[in-house]
Amino acid sequence: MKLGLGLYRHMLTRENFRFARQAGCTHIVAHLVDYFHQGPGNEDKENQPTGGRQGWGLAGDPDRLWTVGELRAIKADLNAEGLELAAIENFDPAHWHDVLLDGPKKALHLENIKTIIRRVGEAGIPVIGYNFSIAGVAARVKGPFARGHAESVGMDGGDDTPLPNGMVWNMVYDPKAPPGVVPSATPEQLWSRLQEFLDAVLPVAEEAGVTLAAHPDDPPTPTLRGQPRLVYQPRLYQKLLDLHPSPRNALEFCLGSIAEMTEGDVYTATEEYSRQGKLAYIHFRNVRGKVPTYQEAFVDDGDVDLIRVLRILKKNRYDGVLIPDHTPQMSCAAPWHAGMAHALGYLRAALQVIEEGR
Ligand SMILES: [Mn+2]
Repeated sequence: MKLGLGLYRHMLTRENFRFARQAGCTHIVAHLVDYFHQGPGNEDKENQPTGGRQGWGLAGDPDRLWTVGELRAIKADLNAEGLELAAIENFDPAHWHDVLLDGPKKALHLENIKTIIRRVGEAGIPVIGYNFSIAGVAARVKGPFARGHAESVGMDGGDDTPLPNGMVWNMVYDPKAPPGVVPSATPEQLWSRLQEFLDAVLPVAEEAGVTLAAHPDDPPTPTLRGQPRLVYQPRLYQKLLDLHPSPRNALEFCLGSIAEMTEGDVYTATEEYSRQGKLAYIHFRNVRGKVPTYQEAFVDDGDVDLIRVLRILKKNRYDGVLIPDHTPQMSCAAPWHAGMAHALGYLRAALQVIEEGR
């Protein structure tokens, strides 16, 4: 197994690449969507945003897709620090909102995704993580929830207030949208949108040599902001995989989100999906509680025995990347970095024991 670090767009710097290398990472997962662009209450630029009902902020430029040049430049910069680029995480709502919403620009937006997949392949990046969700990562709260009053995020009840027009995946793609709300989709409609998406883009992914890795719903409630969710129980990951049998149809396996689900358990899910060889990469984090009431915790301090999870992965010969996803913020001058260093140190030791038999 390989140790990696996820970095938000504005954190793709030489200093952070060195930080990752120093903590024992060999891989980076890069976010290119800027979740912090003009969002209310996003002044803490390293902690994952929660953003309230207004979402995280403005989506990117709808007319400008990521170029092969910029993808190659990011890769070259981190290669120069001894790291590999494991994956790009998430599409920009500006580029594919009508795939999620079944809107008038759907055909164009499916072409956008195909173009991005081809470019990512051309740049030699093997995986794109994505989250097929209308509401996105929303309705969470921040507070001193983790050990020692460390600031962390969680959920305290749901939020089914409808999304305003112009918003999807917790970001605003059209600030000039007319007043009103996004009509609720049915679960059947949402699954059929996913089916259409996978059927359209997986042949391109196969040709480009890029694996598409689906994140489960975060938070995994059956509905959020009045919209249905796809993968809010562990068994629904199988439904997603069965929609299209491509080897490029895989999972961005988030242990935290799976642990927050009300059915099944994270050990059985890890066993089932790693045995099928369907884990593209792993979000490694811990949590206390389940939806609709949970708090993210330090890796060694939540409901999940993450050592047991690592032993299951080892047994099923998982050889991919693990990244800490998010962690509680530690009380010091560098809260995000300290939280990550703690999680990475834990993982490094655990992997030395489990993989190398020390
Ligand atoms: Mn995750």
